[in-house]
Amino acid sequence: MGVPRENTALYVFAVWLPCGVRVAEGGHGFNERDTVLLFVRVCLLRIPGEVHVENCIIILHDVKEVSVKRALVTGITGQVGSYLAESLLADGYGVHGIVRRGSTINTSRIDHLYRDPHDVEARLRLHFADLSDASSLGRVLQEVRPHEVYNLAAQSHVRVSFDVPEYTAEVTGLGTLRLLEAVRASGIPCRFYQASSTEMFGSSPPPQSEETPFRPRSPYAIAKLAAHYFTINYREAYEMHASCGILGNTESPRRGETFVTRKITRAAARIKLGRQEKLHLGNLDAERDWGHARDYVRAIRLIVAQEVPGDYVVATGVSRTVREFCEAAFSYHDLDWRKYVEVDPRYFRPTEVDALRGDASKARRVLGWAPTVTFPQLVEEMSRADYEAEREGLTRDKNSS
Ligand code: NDP
Ligand code: GDR
Repeated sequence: MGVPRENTALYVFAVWLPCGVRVAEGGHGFNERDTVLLFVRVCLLRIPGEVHVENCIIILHDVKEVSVKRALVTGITGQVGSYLAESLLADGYGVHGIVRRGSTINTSRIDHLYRDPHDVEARLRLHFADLSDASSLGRVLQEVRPHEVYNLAAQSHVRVSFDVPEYTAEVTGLGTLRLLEAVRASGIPCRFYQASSTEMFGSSPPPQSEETPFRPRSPYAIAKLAAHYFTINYREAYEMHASCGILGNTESPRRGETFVTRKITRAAARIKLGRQEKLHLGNLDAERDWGHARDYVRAIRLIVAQEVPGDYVVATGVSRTVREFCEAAFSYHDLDWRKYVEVDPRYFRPTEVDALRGDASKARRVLGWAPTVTFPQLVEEMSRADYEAEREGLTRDKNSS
């Protein structure tokens, strides 16, 4: 299925009152209902020139054809969703994100992108919906009629999935099926991206490629695997342009604070500033292939841009242990990690994934993709960001006390 490019007219115009006051120009200033109505009537004519409508003179300078693509992103408030929204907006997309209602506002990762929806130039729109509510997904799809759908929403914490296995299967697994089915039922010819994970490889030894058998080791990984195969099945059964990115551990300063990298960089900064004494961790021997979210979003965009849908491992091909991450993060602050890190079995997992290291040869070959951020650069960026945020917090606390 191809992606239709929507041609939208961009009107370059000015609206003047008879008294000589200019009330609107070039797409700005449409808060007045009457002005909008006048604008619509004039634009229907689509002929540049001067038009008198009721009490206004509207000068239509030009009509340009512009193409605006719309993307629907679930999980837009999450780490990867925020970078993806930035990337799509930078390319001129209209970006529509699904958010779920919470008792506190959780849009901090995308606040810098958000504009008042009354602003006609606002290209980021948020819609209340939930992956556990099929009707809400169908409604948003009909409202947005997207060209591309990115399914990033999930209960994404592996350790937590052992505590809430049923919920994880419900949202991370069945939620994907609900979204796929809503897309299919809508008949909207959009491209679909599924956020699959190298966690699905589980106990299969590294390096892991698209050919490696899946041996999942957690409710999260099993739910992701179901979502992965639902996506492949919809591609094969309904010829949907549906692709999966099998991403390795995706990190950045916006990483959730309970994932091990961010837990470490945040604690190291707090220890440096005297705000925390110890850091309690679980398995220090686990090996992970940590890459930067911005690099991985580039891969996601390339996957969706392919004419032929498919599945791709996206990873750096380099793995380190949790211990090595600690060493690098504490070294950034000239601290010896061994003085501060203590192992607490509470953070062990009932079944652990010992080693992940992705083989992204297919992504390199077909997409021309390669990561740009190295492990030391990633640790440095996350460490610096956490130190600056903690230092600001400290200053604020002191000033308010
Ligand atoms: P995050 O945990 O940061 O974000 C998850 C997002 O899903 C949040 O926006 C969250 O909303 C949303 N969400 C959770 N439950 C629901 C629900 N029931 N309905 C609608 N939205 C929901 O994850 P990341 O950004 O790090 O990862 C993005 C995706 O990629 C996830 O699917 C993850 O499993 C997958 N993935 C991640 C990797 C990684 O290392 N980060 C690697 C491979 C795959 P809210 O803000 O309200 O909680
Ligand atoms: P992971 O990431 O399980 O790989 O899933 P996480 O950062 O949670 O764990 C990585 C490794 O570190 C070990 N570990 C600890 N982990 C956490 N969270 N907290 C600790 O205190 C701790 N101590 C040691 C873990 O045992 C594990 O081996 C992430 C998620 O983003 C998934 O959504 C994604 O699919 C996979 O990466 C790829």
